[in-house]
Amino acid sequence: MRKTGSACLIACLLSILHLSAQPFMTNVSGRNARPLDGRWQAVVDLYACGEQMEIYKNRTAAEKGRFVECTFDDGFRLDVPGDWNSQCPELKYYESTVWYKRDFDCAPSPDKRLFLYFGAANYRTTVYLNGEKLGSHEGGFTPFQFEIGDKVRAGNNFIVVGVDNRRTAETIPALKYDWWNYGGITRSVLLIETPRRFIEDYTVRLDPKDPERLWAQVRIAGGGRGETVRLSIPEADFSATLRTDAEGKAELSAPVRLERWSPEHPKRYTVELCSRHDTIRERIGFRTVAAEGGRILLNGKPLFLKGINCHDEIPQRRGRAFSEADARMLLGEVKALGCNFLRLTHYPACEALVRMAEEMGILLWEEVPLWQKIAFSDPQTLPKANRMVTEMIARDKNRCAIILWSVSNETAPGPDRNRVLEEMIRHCRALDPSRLVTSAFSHTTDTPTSLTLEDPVAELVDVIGINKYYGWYTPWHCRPQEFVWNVPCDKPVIFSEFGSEALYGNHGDPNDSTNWYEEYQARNYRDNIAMLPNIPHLAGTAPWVLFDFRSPYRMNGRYQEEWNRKGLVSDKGHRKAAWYVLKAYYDSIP
Ligand code: GCB
Repeated sequence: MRKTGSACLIACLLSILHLSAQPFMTNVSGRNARPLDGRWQAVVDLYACGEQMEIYKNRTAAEKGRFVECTFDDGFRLDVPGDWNSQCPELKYYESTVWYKRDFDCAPSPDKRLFLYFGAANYRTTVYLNGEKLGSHEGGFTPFQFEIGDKVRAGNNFIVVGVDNRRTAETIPALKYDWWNYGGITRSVLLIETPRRFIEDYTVRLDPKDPERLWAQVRIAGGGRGETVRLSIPEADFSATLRTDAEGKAELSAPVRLERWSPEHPKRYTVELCSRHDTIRERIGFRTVAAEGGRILLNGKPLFLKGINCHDEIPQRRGRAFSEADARMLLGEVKALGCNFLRLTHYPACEALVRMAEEMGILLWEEVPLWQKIAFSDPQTLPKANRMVTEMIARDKNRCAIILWSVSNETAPGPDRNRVLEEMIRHCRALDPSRLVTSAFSHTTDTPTSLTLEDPVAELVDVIGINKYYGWYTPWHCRPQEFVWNVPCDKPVIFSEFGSEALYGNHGDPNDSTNWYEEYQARNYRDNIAMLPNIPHLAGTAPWVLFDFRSPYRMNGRYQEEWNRKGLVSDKGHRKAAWYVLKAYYDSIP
């Protein structure tokens, strides 16, 4: 039968939907999970022909005279998790497809469900199980999963994963950005087993309408009306029962007495959810956050965010961060600097880092990778960006350390961009009314002695981030103490980026901005700090950046060699002179 145009379109959409990764479950670390990390077999596929050559079938030459060109046999191996760029010199600049394969044993049981979960893979990922396509996922920094219980077989199974990190004008981020385009399965892969009816999703927080109450929402997968879930916080003597509706969902608001989480007192409680078939526990902290009268209030009290920016990268190892040890290294430096706040730039960091920040009492700003030039007029951009928001919030919504969701960094105002960001802000608020929404702005109207922010999106966010590089990209034309900031909205402002470059160990004239001297960077920090009292409603600072980081953008062969040198700490872990300036400033703030 011939299909009409619209029938074809619907069929095509259905097949795309069917083959997209599914929404993932809450709190994978609290599940019965087997890591599939380790040395996976790999094939480097520069021309991206693997799919056409059916690499996912994992063929070997079975009979004489039948050769197979595209095979994993006796080949190359790569670590998972791990970016490929830092595992092999030939892959340092590689941008195309790599195929991964590994075997695993399985003993499927009819009363369990099985999921294959990826913490992240950059950028487009296609997953096959035993030669059959499970689906694909776009986006390099958020998790995705596939249910595989009806596809696994008892005994040996094999997974083939194609990861393609090519940048295009339509990817998010797009063609150019100031960090390394690490490709590969960059975060852990887990095989998760759950009961048939399991607690798939939950949100537990203080009720934004009344913080003396606990608010919770739960969904039981495979469940229906009338199931009960017991939510308890034994340390707080709290226990309540939720009853599901026809969709397996339940909601609760009940009075509770809980100590509040804060940077000084990062108190967390073990929260336990227990249904007839499933039990899950997680450490969760409780706090309120609000923007009022140009200030950020944490637990009702104004607070100044002593922050820093940081990429999810380990400079000493030259690679993506992914482990608890990585998180400890990065966050140890955040703490040493005297910070209570970290801006996770420019994409969701690995989950280990977010969880550890909460344990250490570090407040977080988390962002989706809409960096500078994004194809806002492309009709696919909004759904793609909103999916990234959904995935970021789904993973981290129970992390009280996160106070700000950021929808973008330094995008230029214009009708399409304004419309997309407006929709994204609405989407953020619909998913999570308990946090503040922000964006980092940089398009201002400048005179030699002032800046004015005129961006319609600034009216829509709760907190305004402003990135400006006075003394680096923009020379000073007046004394920093005299520079005027005009930010028309009555909203808290975070000076979300400032800084300049310095090569560690390179010393010279503090007035010379051209030679990457530590002394100039330190002086530039002093100048910017001198300007801070002029910023209306200043609620925090997050200079750029904690560590030197790798970036092909940085081509100065003498000082940069593909490193952005705005770090306060060098790629080898040495603190530069400016580090001490910022530390002294933060120590001076009560
Ligand atoms: C910025 C960007 C950041 C860059 C930084 C720089 O404005 O937001 O991603 O790395 O400047 O060093 O130029």
